[in-house]
Amino acid sequence: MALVACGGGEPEVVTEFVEVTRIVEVQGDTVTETVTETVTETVVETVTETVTEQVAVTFAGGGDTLAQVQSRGVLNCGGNANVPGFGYLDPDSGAFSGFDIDFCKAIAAAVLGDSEAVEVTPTTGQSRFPTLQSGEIDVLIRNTTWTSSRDTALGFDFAPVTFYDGQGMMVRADSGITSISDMDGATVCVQSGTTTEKNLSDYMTALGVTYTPLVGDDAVATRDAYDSGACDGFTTDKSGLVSQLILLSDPTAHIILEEDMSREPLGPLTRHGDNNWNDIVSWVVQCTFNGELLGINQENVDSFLGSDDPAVQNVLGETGDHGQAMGLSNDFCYQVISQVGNYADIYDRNLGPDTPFNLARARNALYTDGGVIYPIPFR
Ligand SMILES: N[C@@H](CCC(=O)N[C@@H](CS)C(=O)NCC(=O)O)C(=O)O
Repeated sequence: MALVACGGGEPEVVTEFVEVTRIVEVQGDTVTETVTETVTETVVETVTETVTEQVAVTFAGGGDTLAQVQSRGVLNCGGNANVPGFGYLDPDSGAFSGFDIDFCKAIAAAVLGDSEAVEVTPTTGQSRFPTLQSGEIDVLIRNTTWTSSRDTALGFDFAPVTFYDGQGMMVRADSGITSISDMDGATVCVQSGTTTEKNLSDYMTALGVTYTPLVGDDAVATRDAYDSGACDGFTTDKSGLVSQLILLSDPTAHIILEEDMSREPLGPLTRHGDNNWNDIVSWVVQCTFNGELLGINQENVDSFLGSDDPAVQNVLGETGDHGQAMGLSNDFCYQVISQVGNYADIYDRNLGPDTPFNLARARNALYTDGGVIYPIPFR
C-alpha cells in the first residue's frame, strides 16, 4: 500500500518489517498448523491455519526517521541549554538535564533500549525550527508551544502536550506594579523567535497599555538585559520565568504577576510527513502518562511484571503488539519507565518540591487529580 506524503515532493514509501502473529479462523476445516514465513504482500488464505509471519507494514508519509535513528544508534534531540529545570547545559559537566531532556531520554530508551543514547543539540527560539526542518535533529523537545502555524505552515507535527503553560510577566518586587495594566510606558524584555513576542503585543493592545519591547536573541541576553535594569518587565512562559528567576543576581527582588497572558501548550514536535515517527514520540509521552495513572513508576515497575491487570499488561508490553505496530520492541514502555520514569517521576525530578522550582502540578496533574493530563489508553 502506498500512501502519499502531504507537503509536496515525490511520494515515498517506507517499508518496515514487524513480526506479527495472525490467527485465521475458518469454518469446516479442523486442520491447524503453525508456520513461520516472511511475506511482503497480502496473502489470501484459503486453508485453516495459524501463521506466524513477517508482514510488511507501510508507514504513511514516507519518513524514515526510525530507521535512521536505529542505524545511527543515537537519537538526535533538539533541546534548550538555557532554561534550568526544562533544558539546561551544565557548563562544568557538559551534561544536559531537565524535564524536556528526560523526554529525549525516554524516546531513546523506547527506540534504542538505552536512555543515554542521546545527543542533545542546543537550540534558541530562532534556530530551533530550521534545525528540525533540516534533519539535523530527529525531534525537538524544548519548551515549544503548539500553534496552528507551526503545525501547518512550518511543516511540523506535535506530539501530546507535556506541559500546559501560560505567558507571564516578571517585575521588580519594589516597583509597585501589581498587574500588567500598571505597566503603561514600561520597557519589557522579550525574546525573539517566540510566541511570547506576538502575545505581548496582542495583550498590551487589548489592555490599551503602551510599552517598548527590548528584544533579546536568547534567554541569556534577555535575562541579562532585565537583570541590568534595562527593562521594567521580563515576559516569557511562566515556566521560563520560574527558571530564569533563580539565575538573576537577586532572585528575592522579583515577583511573577498572577496574570496568564496566553495559553502555551508545550510539547515535542517532529517533521510533518513521518507519521510513524510521530506515533512513536506520542506513545512514549502517553506511556509516561499511563504509567502514572496505573501507579507504575521507575522504582516499582518490576513488581508490575506478571500483573493480572490487562491495562498493566498492555502498557508493559506483556500482551498486545503495541510496540511492534510502530517498529519497536513491545516492551518499549517498560524501557521508558524503568530507565527514565513515569510522568510524575520526570516532573518531580526536574520541577518538584526537591528542586529550586517547586512547581505545583496544577494543570499538569492527571485528570483524576484535577488537572488536564488525560492518558490515552494502550488497547
Ligand atoms: N513557548 C514559547 C517560548 C519558548 C522560548 O524560546 N522561551 C525562551 C525564554 S525562557 C527560551 O527558551 N530561551 C532559551 C534560549 O533561546 O536560549 C515558544 O515556543 O515560542
